[in-house]
Amino acid sequence: MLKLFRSICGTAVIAAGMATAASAEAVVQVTLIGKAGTMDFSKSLNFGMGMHGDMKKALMGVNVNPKLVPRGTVKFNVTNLGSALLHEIILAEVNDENELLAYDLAKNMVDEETIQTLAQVAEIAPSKSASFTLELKPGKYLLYCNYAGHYMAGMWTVIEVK
Ligand SMILES: [Cu+2]
Repeated sequence: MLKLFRSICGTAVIAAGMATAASAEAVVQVTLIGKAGTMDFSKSLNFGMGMHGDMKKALMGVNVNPKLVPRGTVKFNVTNLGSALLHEIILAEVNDENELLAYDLAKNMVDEETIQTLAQVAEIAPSKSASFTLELKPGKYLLYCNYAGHYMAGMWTVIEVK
């Protein structure tokens, strides 16, 4: 009976320790992907948010793990896994993943003035990493690259904070 009691106590202590660590800071691993090959950025590729393109055919992408994090302090570790191109990462508030963003077709870029940008890291070179940390309240957040043509090539994803 004493042995059983001890093992239950041990489990409780470990669980409490994990809960403390999780609430202190959530960490999201972000990878920027560019498929090899030539891309024509002079026109929009229509893989943007809310456009319901077949994202498996997208030439670029942002992968995140996890896609759902608790409210509070969130750290983003961003790595450019592409082999050739510079990328940036922008975190912005959105309503949901079906929202159509205002797009400047002449510049082939999202009109950044129309959405609330919360954080940005410019110029992440191939195989390089960057990170940023901020407080997030519950909601949906877009992570995207706004170099000309990249957003419409599929370089975005949406995470949820609960
Ligand atoms: Cu990019």
